[in-house]
Amino acid sequence: MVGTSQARHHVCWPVTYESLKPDEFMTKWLVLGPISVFEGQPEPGNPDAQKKSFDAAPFSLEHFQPKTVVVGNEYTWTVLRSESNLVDLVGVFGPKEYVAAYAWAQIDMPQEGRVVLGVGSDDAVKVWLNGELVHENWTQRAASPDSDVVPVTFKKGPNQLVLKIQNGHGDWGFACRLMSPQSLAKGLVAAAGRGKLDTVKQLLGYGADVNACVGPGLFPARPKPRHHGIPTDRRARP
Ligand SMILES: [Ca+2]
Repeated sequence: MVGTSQARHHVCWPVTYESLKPDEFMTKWLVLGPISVFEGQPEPGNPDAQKKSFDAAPFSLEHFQPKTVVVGNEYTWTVLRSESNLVDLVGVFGPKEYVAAYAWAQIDMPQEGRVVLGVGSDDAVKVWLNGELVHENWTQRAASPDSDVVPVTFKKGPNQLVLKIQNGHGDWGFACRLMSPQSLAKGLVAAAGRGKLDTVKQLLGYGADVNACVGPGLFPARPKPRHHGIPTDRRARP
């Protein structure tokens, strides 16, 4: 389930973040939609047509234009400020089936840096950074934080981050944030607990540190410090 309370204002200027705070969800976006998946398609309901629409990137995703034409229809980007961490697109556009929306944010980075984004979506999602496709997941699922982990490299200065979120039925929304080392470690522990070895390998490859703080009740695998060959927990105390 996703949140329901959204505020939307009609303006024509990009949303800009001054850097990103680790683990803080991105709750302000420019959004565009709803775009019918079957617009221009001869066979509504065709699963292949859904995927074909998902695969399409029908306009520039690097240079923002306040008004954008998609499959012959003109759309205007509007500012969305979500009151919940999960952005509820049903709250923005109403209940819709077989539709897509785009979400756009500019992020000004003080320096170049490689980071990991945590992305959740209901349903399928694609992510572009500075016009380059950096992630896609053709899936049907509920939106949950950090379902997908996406390594990206931000350049110094303004960066253009764009998400496409395509819905089949029911709920429709997304969540996106920059993951901290602690969040990556939590994801690593959770994936290991569920036996998801591919995710474990992926997270380790993205720099997740099993020795990072992972919360109460979980103990990272640090070697015990030793003193003169005697474990510290057995040393005589004065
Ligand atoms: Ca859905």
